[in-house]
Amino acid sequence: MAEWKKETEEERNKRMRWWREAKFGMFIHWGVYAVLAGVYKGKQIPGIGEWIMHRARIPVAEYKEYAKKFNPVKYDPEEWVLLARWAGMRYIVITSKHHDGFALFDSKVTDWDVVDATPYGRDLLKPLVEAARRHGMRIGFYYSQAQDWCHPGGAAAGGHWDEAQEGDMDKYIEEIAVPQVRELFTNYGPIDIIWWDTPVDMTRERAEKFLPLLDLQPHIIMNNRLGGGIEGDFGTPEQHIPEEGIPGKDWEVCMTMNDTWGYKSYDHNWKSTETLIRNLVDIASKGGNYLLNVGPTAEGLIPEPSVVRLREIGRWMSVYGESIYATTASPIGRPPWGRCTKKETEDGVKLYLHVFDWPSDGRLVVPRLRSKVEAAYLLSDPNKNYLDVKQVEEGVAVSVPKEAPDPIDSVVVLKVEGELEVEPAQEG
Ligand code: FHN
Repeated sequence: MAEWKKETEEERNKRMRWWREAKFGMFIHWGVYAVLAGVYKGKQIPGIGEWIMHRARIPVAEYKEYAKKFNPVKYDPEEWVLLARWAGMRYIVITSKHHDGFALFDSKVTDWDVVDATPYGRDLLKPLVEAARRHGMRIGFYYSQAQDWCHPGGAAAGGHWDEAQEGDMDKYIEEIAVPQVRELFTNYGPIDIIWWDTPVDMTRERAEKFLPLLDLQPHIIMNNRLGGGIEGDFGTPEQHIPEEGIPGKDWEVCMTMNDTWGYKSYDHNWKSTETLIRNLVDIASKGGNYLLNVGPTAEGLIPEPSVVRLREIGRWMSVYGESIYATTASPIGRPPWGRCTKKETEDGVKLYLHVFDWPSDGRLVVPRLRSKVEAAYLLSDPNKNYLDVKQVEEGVAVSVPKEAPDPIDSVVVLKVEGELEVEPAQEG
């Protein structure tokens, strides 16, 4: 049972169901920092792009000037949602306000928002939420509740460098953060996720100020970064995949495609499509979700290298999505040739064997599996032609074609007969 919400285990499972099945989402880090794109006064500032104000110690008034150049006339929320959908993503989480305090929505409690401070002058969240709904995409808001470098009292947590930041954190929470979260929970219809961040200095008392607001969104799912010891619904390993997953918990790995969340013009250190697909598979095989980031430009474009990768992931997902969605962790650990995901359906258990290293001798050995196999076939085979299967000493051996159907990850489906029986893992 989630401790922040009064509900039964059954109610919680019902609330979490779509999220557990979705497996793959898009994170969007977008704000005024995209104008700087990693460069301040002609100098490339090291570190993640959305932290440029902090890293370069840019005074508040000076940073706010950059909003005048934030004019995302090329922003096409429909296109973003369709791209995410094509990639096989089932939800989007966007930074409604990051640590620079700039709101991507029309906030009545500050002028430091897209409507009042930029030439664009329109709420950016509303059309994204609408496009998401049109296309059956779940939508969530990231909100930096404890760190805000442009409002007095909000920089307490992250250190401050400008008099304009001085103030009382409690007052900041009461007058800016809480009212803004109320706006987010009131003005956009049903919101699926609230993604808190950096709960530095968030005492229990401070965190509890946000809890009553959650009643405005009875189905909302929240991460574990509100602070004050409130666990939330899911864990958030960042930029790494836990070796063994987080057994018994819901969790989501958030990760960048290059080395920054917010746009940086010169960060070209892109992960390959192979890495991204294998990460998704690795995470699913350990029972987690993957929230993969894009950092759009100040004009409103998702960088081309991200688009290319998302399209390639989508090509793979269009064939192999079944082996990801609504699956749970591998019952056979990490086999030597790749990963395994599992699905329980009304007509029995299916194992999806994700083969990264295709056996050149055409013999794929599934360790520890003691159940009988009713059917085995390649997921990419539209005819589902049966492959030969033998019980062997190590487990089960499947005869596969000599050539891998997919160079990144080919999937063999095993339909298990009756109950799933697996030998315990060997120690060491
Ligand atoms: O400081 C932020 C960072 O900018 C980024 O938003 C990530 C995403 O998880 N969260 C914080 C660091 O943990």
